[in-house]
Amino acid sequence: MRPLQIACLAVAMALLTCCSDRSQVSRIIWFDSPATFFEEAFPLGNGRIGMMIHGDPFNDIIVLNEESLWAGGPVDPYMNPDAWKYLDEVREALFREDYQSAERIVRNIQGKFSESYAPLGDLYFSFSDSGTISEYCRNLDIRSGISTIQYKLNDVSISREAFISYPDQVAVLKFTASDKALSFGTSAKSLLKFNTSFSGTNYYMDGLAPVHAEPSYRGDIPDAIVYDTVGKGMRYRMIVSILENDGILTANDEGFSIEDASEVILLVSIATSYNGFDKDPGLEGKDERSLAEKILSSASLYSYKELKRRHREDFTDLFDRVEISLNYSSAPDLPINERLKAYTAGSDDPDLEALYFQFGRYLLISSSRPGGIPANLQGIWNHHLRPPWSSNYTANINSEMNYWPAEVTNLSETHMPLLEFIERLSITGAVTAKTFYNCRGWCCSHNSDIWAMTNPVGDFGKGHPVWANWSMAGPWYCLHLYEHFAFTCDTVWLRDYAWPLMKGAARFCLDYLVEGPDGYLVTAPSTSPENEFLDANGIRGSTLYGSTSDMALIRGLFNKIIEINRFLDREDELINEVISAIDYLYPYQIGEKGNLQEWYHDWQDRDPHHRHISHLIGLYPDNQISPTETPDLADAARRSLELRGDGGTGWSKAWKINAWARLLDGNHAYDMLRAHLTYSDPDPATQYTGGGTFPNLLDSHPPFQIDGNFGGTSGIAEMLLQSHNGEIHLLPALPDRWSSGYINGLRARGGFTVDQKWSNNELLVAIIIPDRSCSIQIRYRDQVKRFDVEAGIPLTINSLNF
Ligand code: FUC
Repeated sequence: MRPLQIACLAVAMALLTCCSDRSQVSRIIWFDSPATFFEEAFPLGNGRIGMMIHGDPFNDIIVLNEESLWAGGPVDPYMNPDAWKYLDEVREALFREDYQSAERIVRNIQGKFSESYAPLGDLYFSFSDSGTISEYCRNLDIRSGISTIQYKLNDVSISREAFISYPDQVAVLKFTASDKALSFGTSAKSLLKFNTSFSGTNYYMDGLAPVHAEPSYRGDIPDAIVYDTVGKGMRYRMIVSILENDGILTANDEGFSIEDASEVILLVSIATSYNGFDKDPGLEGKDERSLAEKILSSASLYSYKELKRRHREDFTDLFDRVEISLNYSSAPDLPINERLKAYTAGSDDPDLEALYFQFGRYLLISSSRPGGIPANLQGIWNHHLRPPWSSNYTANINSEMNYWPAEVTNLSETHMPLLEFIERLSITGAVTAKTFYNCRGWCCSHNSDIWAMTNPVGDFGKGHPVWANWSMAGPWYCLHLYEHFAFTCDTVWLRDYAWPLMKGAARFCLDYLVEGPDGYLVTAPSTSPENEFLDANGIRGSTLYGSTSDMALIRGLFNKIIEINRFLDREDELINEVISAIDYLYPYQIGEKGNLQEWYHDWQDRDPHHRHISHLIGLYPDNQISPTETPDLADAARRSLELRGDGGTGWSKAWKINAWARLLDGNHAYDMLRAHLTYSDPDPATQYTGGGTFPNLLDSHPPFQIDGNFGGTSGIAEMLLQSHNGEIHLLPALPDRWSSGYINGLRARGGFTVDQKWSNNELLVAIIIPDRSCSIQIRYRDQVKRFDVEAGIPLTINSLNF
């Protein structure tokens, strides 16, 4: 055990999992009432199965999800084989500065919309309602992923516990009463096609997802939901199995009832027919029924106690890698909704900030596990048939932001679903590159889905190019490949898996770049997601050439290609092409206002406070711009952030926390964090529209979008540790408000685990454990020192050696 962890273990051991003692429960989120809205319910998940726990004592609902349950089937990437033929025409219009014509013609370079993530169904529990409820408490222990609801029904103590096990792949529900007073009926319903049945001690729901679900923003259009009649579409099976019950069971195909029990244990097993992105889940699907049965019979071999132990070990093993305390504060004696409201009103609650940081890690552990599908726009938690933005993968910020905390907060394995998804994207993306752009390599556009679609969306011309015609997701996803390597130093993985994918993305970029009017290489057509410019004549548009964000993404990829090639010591024909191109990329420009230009020319923004800050990609998540290496560009980025202002949606504010942290301005990053944690009313009728956080701590765009949670967590990490260019920067953006505290277990690039403790806003001690022997530069404030370190041997940094 690392030294700084010893002190923290005592706190961990003392953790309380019920509401009777509410002090020092910094890993417990609790309410004193059931959830009325989804945004008050607790998310539980094992990466694959998701549940939202509402906790009503009389009529309870558990929302069920499974990560692979999507509408649709394999995408036909050849959907618009002639699209590329319009490219020259768009370019000609652009280079004669006729942006309006370019914007009209570029609509020919569009394909279909993505498919939607589907809601599996709801489990209903109707408890007998003769009695008075008292001492109600609903809590979620984010350290162990266990939710507990406790209350008294008259004089009987009732407890309901739920968790979803990754090792055993089932959800476990345990209901207990101090007397034989548990009487309830259970049934299941779905917004999808479904039927239910009962046999033995198992209740079944079998269902089917549509073969097409239109994005919700397309409104009430014909055939918004389409089911197939010849066997296409994703099937699913859900089984609720009664593992233990000391009451009287009655059942029919609609549901089952249990009377006069003191203990009931239910296992929920779910499987879908998903068989890979390129197989029809209906015609070539897996046998979801036998899969669900198999999972259930394996899990049923364990007692409840064993299942819980195995779950807890698995979950805490990941969660406990990072510990944080800000100002050594404890939680106020308030339910989370009241706590968030008090915080929004200005109260000091550093423990809430620490809890929020850890909640992002909790959500990543719960929604993204090796072998699975990447966390989507709502992670895995969705109750809409046509969810907001299809709950798909939006690649111009959102799906990447989901994975920003993965490496730095020591959850590298949760990154794998995204990293493995990239290989699938490269397959459809090669066809998109050829048919939409006549380019080599692979590309990916604004949206994707479980079918790894990569085409520009818009329904063949109906989408606004401001979001539809952006195809730079390849380089952005490649940054994730690079980061995984940078943090883990897994050279074999880099060489065998990541490198070919990165080269494919680079090939696309090389072919897509053209010589612009000033002789530089530029992207054309180009956009700066999802902002619009006012050109020199004050005319509004979104299609241009050489947006700063495109150039930054390509420059970032090319830099990494050159770096990796040197590292792997390979002779590669691509490298010469990249080396010849990189110096001709249109460079960053500083505008008249001192800002980092977003557009090729120094144009005005139609919306100066636009939520996207795509032109700052080089500041964060990439590291092309930094106060130490490129101070002029860093000043310009700062000016851009100031001009953009501190408003925005949930994810927008989260991005700005990270950006201010990279500018080493901890106080501004802290202000953004506070803005991000603004209470957002769960009732859509009275919802605050400028981002924020719902009572259950899920991010509010609004509506609920999980990206802001992950971006908020990475932002806090970024304030406390950064690592670039062979240097570990300790407490780089510590805000004045966090005068003391510790954070243990963050990871730094190069393969280091870092513990830090500070007091009176000064670093007391840092302990750095290297994965391998090397030489490392440490930065704290203006001091920089180099140390030689040995694998596994802690390096202690304190006032004696620094
Ligand atoms: C991008 C954003 C929107 C939203 C959507 C899912 O298009 O501009 O605000 O977050 O993704």
